[in-house]
Amino acid sequence: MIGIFDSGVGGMTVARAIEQCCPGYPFVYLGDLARTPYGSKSPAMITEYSHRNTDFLLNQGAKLIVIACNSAASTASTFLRNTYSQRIIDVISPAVARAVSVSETGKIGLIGTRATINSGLYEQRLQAARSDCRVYNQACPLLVPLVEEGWLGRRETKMIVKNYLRPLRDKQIDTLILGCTHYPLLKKIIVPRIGRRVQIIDSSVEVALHLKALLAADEKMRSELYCPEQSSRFFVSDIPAPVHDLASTIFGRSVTLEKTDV
Ligand code: DGN
Repeated sequence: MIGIFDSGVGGMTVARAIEQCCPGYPFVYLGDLARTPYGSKSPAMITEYSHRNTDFLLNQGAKLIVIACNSAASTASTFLRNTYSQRIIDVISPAVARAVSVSETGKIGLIGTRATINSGLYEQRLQAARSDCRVYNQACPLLVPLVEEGWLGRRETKMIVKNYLRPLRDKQIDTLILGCTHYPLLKKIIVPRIGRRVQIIDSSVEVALHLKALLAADEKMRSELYCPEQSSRFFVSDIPAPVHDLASTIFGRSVTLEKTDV
């Protein structure tokens, strides 16, 4: 099984992308909805939650972990890699690799939670991958709660997105990284507000493509994880009202959520 965790429903956009890119590879998903949002928590707290989430997924039989949360990946990925022998994949590196390869001008915008932006990890990796790139960051702390509330197409959400994107528009970026796994759910309102010529890099899709490439190159990993007869499972540490609807919106079908303590 592939283990996938996020602070809430955002990581389901990663799980969905993995389901589409890697059919036959079941996953166990954990959304830590009791403690969401991670994006405004301290690094110590995010690391502690990520540790518990990883333990939970390994106990469920996961053989590889996908950190489907940019906030956790930017804060706790080094800790998790130093703590566990299992392979840990994070959403950041694949998005960085894609952004530097598609950007023509090197002017790259990044939107994410405060934890992700404050960690500086995207910026570091972007600059390491391409020294001429200029990174323009924008923390968007209101977007995760709006998504978790299911306010995906509301006028208020559109106004807030427009406000957050304005400074990036002024910088004339040619590429925008959606550095939060909740944001693909807002793509339809982000695209016209940042400008249709800006290339959108979706960290959820990029990590799924990265996993697909890893599987193609590694027979041992394939034989450990391939199990088409096994169904994927979804665990959450709390079940707030809108979560079922959001999960169905993401997967295009009804999803059974199992409540667990982590
Ligand atoms: N989905 C998470 C991320 O990619 O950063 C953010 C969720 C949160 O806890 N704020």
